[in-house]
Amino acid sequence: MSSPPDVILLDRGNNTTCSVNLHGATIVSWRVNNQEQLFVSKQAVFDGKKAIRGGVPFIFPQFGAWHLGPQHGFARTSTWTLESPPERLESGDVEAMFSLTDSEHTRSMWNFPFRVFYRLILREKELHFNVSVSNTGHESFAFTLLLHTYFKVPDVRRCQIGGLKGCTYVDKVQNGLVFREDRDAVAVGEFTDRVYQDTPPEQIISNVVSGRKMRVMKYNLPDTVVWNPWLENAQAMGDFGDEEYPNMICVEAGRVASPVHLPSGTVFEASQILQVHYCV
Ligand code: TA6
Repeated sequence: MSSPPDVILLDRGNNTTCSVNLHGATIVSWRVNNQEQLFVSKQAVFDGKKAIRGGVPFIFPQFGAWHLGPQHGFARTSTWTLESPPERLESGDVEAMFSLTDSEHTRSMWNFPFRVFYRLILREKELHFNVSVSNTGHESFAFTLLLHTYFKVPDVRRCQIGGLKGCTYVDKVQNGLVFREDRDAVAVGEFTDRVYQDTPPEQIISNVVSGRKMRVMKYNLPDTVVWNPWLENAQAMGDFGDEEYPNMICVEAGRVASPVHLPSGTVFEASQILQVHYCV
């Protein structure tokens, strides 16, 4: 399968692959046993002029609206560097490393020197995301960060998200009112846009592709965003088909409720593991 020049293919064999577009270091495909796990809109734009609608866009240095630059920050619309090409490890896993460094463009919005390293490891049924943010300047800076994962599902109305019970969440559909989640499993049957705070290190999403479960395991990414635009908002997006909303659910691991304050010369590290669960 020949990929466009800006798409990096991690191929583990056995029809297990991961494709990363250097535009935003956006993962645009993750196939396990040849089954696609991620949602990418049929109307997604790949010309570099805007963020790719789907897959796993990298949100940095700002989640949400930003007075200094584009919504969700500049990382997902920047061209990243392939730091280390895909390499097969002794374990049979395949890893690749990407990086984003401050530039004249980024400094025009956010005048701080930084270096982000993004290491992906493709296992048989797992995809590992390892992130480090280094403050390479002389003054402290603050940022928020999120992996904006779009999971592909047969019908979002049949999905349930476990692992959020007892967490407070900001409901952006209800003008930012704060609630406490009292359900063992969160269902999505309408326009949903919630920032769950201080969530446990593991969530499980039921009824993803092939009716399986997806485990989301996180380190140092305490918040979980749950989003589905539903029809009314899908119709308002030019890069999202009106009929596509039932086939996706965003469950996004991040540090967004409160910013990371990173002193000069220090490093922030975080990781996420997505695992396709074959047990019933
Ligand atoms: O992650 C959920 C969210 O913050 C929603 O509020 C919605 O704006 C979504 O991100 C998509 O944002 P985008 O800028 O990619 O259209």
